[in-house]
Amino acid sequence: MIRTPVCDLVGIEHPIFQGGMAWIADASLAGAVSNAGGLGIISAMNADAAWVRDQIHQVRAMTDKPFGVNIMLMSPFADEVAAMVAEERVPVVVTGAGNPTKYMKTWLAAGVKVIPVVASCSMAKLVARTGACAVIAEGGESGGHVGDLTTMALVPQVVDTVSIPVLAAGGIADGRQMAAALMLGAQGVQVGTRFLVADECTVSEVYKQKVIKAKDISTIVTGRRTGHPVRALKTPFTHDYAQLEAAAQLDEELHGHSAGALRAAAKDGDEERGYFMAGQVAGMVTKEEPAAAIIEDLVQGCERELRGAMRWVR
Ligand code: TUI
Repeated sequence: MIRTPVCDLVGIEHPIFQGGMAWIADASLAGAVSNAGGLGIISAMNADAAWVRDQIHQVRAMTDKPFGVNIMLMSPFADEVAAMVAEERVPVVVTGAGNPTKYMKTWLAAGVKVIPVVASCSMAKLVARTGACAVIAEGGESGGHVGDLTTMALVPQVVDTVSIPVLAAGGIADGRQMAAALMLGAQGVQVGTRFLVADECTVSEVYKQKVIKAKDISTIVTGRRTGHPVRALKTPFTHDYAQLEAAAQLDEELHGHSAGALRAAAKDGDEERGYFMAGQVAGMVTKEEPAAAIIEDLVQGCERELRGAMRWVR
């Protein structure tokens, strides 16, 4: 058993959040993770408020346990989803890919706990000042939209910057990495890529098999030139994208190239056009299993590592 103040803060058994993976983290996965004692998170991605509300109702039908909604702040529907989650009084909102301060008052007034993903100390400080109850410090090892710093460098610096609890994200797929995150001062972890292959995750089987077959150097970051760097598995799509980028094509052209590509990967398993976002730990993810088994393995592995951590100390 690993218990930290974050468990009491959000009412969960194990300090493990499931990443709000766009087009992937729906009610099926979120409900399963929450039922297993972690914090399941629905991704609002680029969906409208009606779709996200329906997912919330589905999770509520699956479990009485706390869950979260991840709001991707670059979404064209961010405003309407932000208002809806307050109305629904969801237990936790996690934000990503931007600055959530304009929504904070509404969420706090509705009793929603706000836990932003940050990629820098300055953003951590800002959200702590405006009412966040914890932050998720996400290193560039993660899949999807990435910041510049690694988890190893970012987490302790964020821990030293804010007095609210910090969770670590990016590069965490097993108990060793969870233990390391706790050693960096984090009170919990957010795990994405490993939950992508959970039995309850409804992503295309092609996507799951690509993650399972991946090795250490199977991911690449594209989009640095557009200001939206994204880590994904290397595919014909990222190969073309990287070439366009290297040839300094116009940004609109690059954007046109990626439209719909994430949906093509997640829903259709389209190997040619798909954008298969995944973290650098994809090479460690080797099998499909229930979300509860993933949580159990993380917790037991973490406990084993922490218990053995004194072996070099004289
Ligand atoms: O948001 C993510 N990861 C994502 S969002 C996403 S959806 C997407 N689809 C297609 C193209 C691009 C994105 C896929 N993956 N992670 C959380 C995260 N947030 N990582 C980094 C940040 C972040 C970055 C800058 C948070 C705050 C921030 O502040 C910038 C500012 O406004 O100063």
